[in-house]
Amino acid sequence: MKPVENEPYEDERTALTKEAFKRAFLDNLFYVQGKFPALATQNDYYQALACAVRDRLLQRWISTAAAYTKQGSRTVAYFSAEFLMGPHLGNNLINLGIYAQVREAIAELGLDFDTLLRQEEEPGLGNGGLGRLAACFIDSLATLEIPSLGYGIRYEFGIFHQEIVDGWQMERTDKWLRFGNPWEILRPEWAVEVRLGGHTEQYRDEHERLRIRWVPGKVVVGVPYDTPILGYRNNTANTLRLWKAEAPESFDFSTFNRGDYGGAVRQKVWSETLSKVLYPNDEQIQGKTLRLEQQYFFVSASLQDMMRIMRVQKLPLERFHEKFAVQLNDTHPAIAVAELMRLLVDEHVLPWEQAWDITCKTFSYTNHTLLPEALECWPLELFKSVLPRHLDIIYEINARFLDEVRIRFYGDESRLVRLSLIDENGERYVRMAHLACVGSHTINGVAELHSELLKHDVLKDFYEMWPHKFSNKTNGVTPRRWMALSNPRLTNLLGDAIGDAWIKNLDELIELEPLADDAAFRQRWREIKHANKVEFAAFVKERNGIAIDPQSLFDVQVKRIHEYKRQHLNILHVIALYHRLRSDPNADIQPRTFIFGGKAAPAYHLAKLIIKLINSVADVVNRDPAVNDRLKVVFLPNFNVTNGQRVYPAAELSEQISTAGKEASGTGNMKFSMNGALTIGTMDGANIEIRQEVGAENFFLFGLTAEQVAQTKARGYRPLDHMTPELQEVISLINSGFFSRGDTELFRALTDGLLWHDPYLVFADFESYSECQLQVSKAYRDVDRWTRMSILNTARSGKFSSDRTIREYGADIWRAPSVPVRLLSQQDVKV
Ligand code: 475
Repeated sequence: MKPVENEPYEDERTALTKEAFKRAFLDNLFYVQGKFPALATQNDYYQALACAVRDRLLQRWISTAAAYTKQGSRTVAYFSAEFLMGPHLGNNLINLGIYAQVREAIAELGLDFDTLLRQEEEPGLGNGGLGRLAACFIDSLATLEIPSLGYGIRYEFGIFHQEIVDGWQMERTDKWLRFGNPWEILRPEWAVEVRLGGHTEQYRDEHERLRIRWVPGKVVVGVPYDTPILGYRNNTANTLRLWKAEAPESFDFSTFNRGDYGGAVRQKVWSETLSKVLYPNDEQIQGKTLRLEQQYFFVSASLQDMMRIMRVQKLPLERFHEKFAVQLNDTHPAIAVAELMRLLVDEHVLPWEQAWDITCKTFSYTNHTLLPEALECWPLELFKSVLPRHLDIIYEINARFLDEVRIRFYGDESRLVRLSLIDENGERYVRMAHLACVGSHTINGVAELHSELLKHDVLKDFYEMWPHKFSNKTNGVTPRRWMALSNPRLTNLLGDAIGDAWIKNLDELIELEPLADDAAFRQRWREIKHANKVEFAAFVKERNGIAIDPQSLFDVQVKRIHEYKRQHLNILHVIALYHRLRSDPNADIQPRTFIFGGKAAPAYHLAKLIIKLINSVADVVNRDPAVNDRLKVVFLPNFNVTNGQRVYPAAELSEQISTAGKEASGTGNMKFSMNGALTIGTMDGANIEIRQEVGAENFFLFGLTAEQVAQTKARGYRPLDHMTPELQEVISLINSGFFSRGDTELFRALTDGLLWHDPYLVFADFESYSECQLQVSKAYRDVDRWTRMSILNTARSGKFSSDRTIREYGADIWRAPSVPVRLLSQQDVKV
C-alpha cells in the first residue's frame, strides 16, 4: 500500500482496502466473537463486521478528540431526551466511503452482505420527528466538522416494537441490547453522581455566610456510553454520549451493612429503572415522576461531564458559555437552566448574577410542537418531591424575572400571571417552556409558519418581552441516510448525471433541472422508481402477505398516528373510492396502493382505533375481487427508521395532510420529496416551504389555511355543515358494520367524534382533499408530466438538507467554527 500524500500511512489494522478489511473481519470473528465459520451465526458475522468497521472509526475518533483537546474548541452540546439513530452499520460504511469495497469483501468470503446488514437491531431511542431530527443534526454537525456532543439517555428499551394482531396494535418490548451493541464504548471512569429527592436546609459556611444545602433522598450514578458519529468522507468522528443509570456501590453497602439486603437490592433496581424505558408518548405528556427524574438525570450528568471537560482543558468555569453552546431539544431538558444555576451557585460558589449571565449565554431553546397537550407543566408538589432545591432556584429566577416584567409593562397585572414560571390558575404547575424561554438567549421554531405562530400565539408574551431572541430554523434531514444509503439506484443515476457533490452540498441537485426535459433521462428516472417499487412490493409480500402491483400509484402516509396528522382523512377517502368502484364497477380510476405505517401511543385509544379501521378496510378491500385489481390497502407494521429507508425510495405520492397550524414542520415530507415523490398536502409546517421550492405546479395543495382554520373554529365549527352525500355514504358504511363483521359499535368513538366534534376539521377539508386526489390521478396518467414533476421535486430539494439547517444554527445561535481534523496514525498518539 502506498501512503497517500499529506495523509499518514495507515497501518494494517486501520487500513480500508478490501484485503485488509477481510483479514480484520476474520480476526474479529475469531478473537472477538470467539467463533469460526462452522459455528458462526449470521449475528456473529454481523458483530464481527460491525467491530471491523468500528476499528476503522476509532482512528478518526482519536484524531478528533486530539484536535479538539489541543485547540480547546468551542463545542455544541445537543441536549435531547431522544436520539432516533437507526442502524449504524450501513451509514458508517457510506460515511467512510467503503460501502462498495466492504460489500465485495463480504461477498468474496461467501456471505450475503444484505443479510448481515439486516441483523442490526436499530437503536430506536426516540418517538418520531423530534428524536430523528436530533439524529440528522449530529450527522450534519460531524459532516460540517463542528465540535459537538450529543447528550441523552441510553434507554435499555427503546420505542416499543409494534405488531398488528387482528388489526389491532400490540406493543412488544424493544430489547435492542439483547445481542450487545458493537457501536458503543463504556466509559466507567467518567461516571457521575446524580442526586434526587430529599430536602434543603440552611447552613453557615466557613465565612459565616448563609448558604443552602441539598440533602438528597437518593443518589444514582450516571455511566456514559459513547458512540462515534462520523462525518461524511472527512476525518471527524464526534460523540453521542448516552447515560445509563446505575446504583452507587457505597449506597447499597450502607443498607447492606445494616443487614437490609432487600433494601439494597431495591435501591439497585430503583436506580436502574431511571434509564430503563423510553416514554412512548409523542406530543403528549403524562406527568409521571419517573419522566421528570429521567430528564433531570441526563441533564445533570451531562452538565457535570461538561464541567469535567473544562477542568481537563484547564478552563475556568466562568468561561462555561464560551466553551459550550447548549441546545435544548424542546423542553425535555429545560431543567438544565436550574441545574446549571445550582452547580454554579451552590457547588462552585459563584454570585447569582454572574451565574445567571453564564446560564443565559449558554442555552438556546427549540420548540417542536404547538399542541397544548404537549407543553410540559409539572405539578408543583411532584416537582418539589423530586427537585426541592431546583424549585427554590426557579422561584428566585421567577421573582427576578417578574420584577423585570413589572418595570417593562407597568401596571399590567394579567401579563405577570401569563408570564410567570408558575401557573397559579387552580392546581399549581411549573411551566417548563417558560423556564426555557427565560434561561435561553435564543428561541426558535422549526419551520417558517411554526415560528410565526410561536411569536404570535403560544409564546406571544415572551416575544413581546424579547423579540430579538426569536428566529426560525427550518428543519432538514441528512441526505446521507435518506438518499445515498437508502436509495442506491437513485444515487447511481445522480452520480452519472451530475456527479456526487450533492451528498455534501444538496443544492447541487439543481443541476438536474434541465434533465427533466430529457426524454432518455426521464425514462431512466422511471425505471429506478419502478425497480424501487418492485423491491418494496416483495417486502410487503413478505411482511403482510399482500401482493401489490408495482404498476399502481404508491400513495404513502408513514408517521406517528395522531388525530392532527389525520390518517382518518386518508382512510375515509379510501373508503369513498371503494364506494365509487362498487357503485360503478366500470368507474375509470387510477389504480392505487395506499400504504400506511406508524405507531400509536399505547394509551391513545382513538389513534389505536384508527389503526384498526385502516386494517379493517384493508381486509375488505384487498379481498374484494370487484376492486382489488385497482385498489389495495397496506398497513406496514412497526414503522421505524429501517422501514423508512425501504419506503421513501418507493413512494410516489407523499401524504402530508395535517390540519393547518398543527404540524410544526414535518421531516418525512422532505425525505419523500428528495426521493422524487410528489406531495399532496396542506399549507402546514414545512409543506409550505417545500411547495415554495419545488413550485406550486409540482405540489398538490388542498384544504384550509391556518388562518382559515382559526376563523372556522372562532365562528363555531359544525362538522355537519360540511357533510356531502359521498361523505355520508362513507360514514354510514363504517357504522353499518361493513368493515367490522357486522359490529355497528366498533368504530363509533371515531365516527361520533367526527360527526359531533371533529377537532381537527376532517370534514371541513374532506371535499377539497377528494378533489385534489382526482388531480393527482389525472397527473399520474400523464407519465411524462408526472416524471418531470418528480425530477423537479428532487432537483429543488436542496434547502431540506440538515446541513443547511445546521449552518444556520451555527451562524445565528452557536457561533462554533469548524475544526478540520488531521488523521493521526497510531505512532502519533503513542503513550
Ligand atoms: C413535530 N415529540 C414535527 C419534528 O422538529 C417536527 C413531544 C413530547 C414528548 C415526546 N415527544 C414529543 C414532539 O414534540 C415531536 O416529535 N415534534 C415534532 O418535531 C422535528 O418536524 O412537526 O411534530
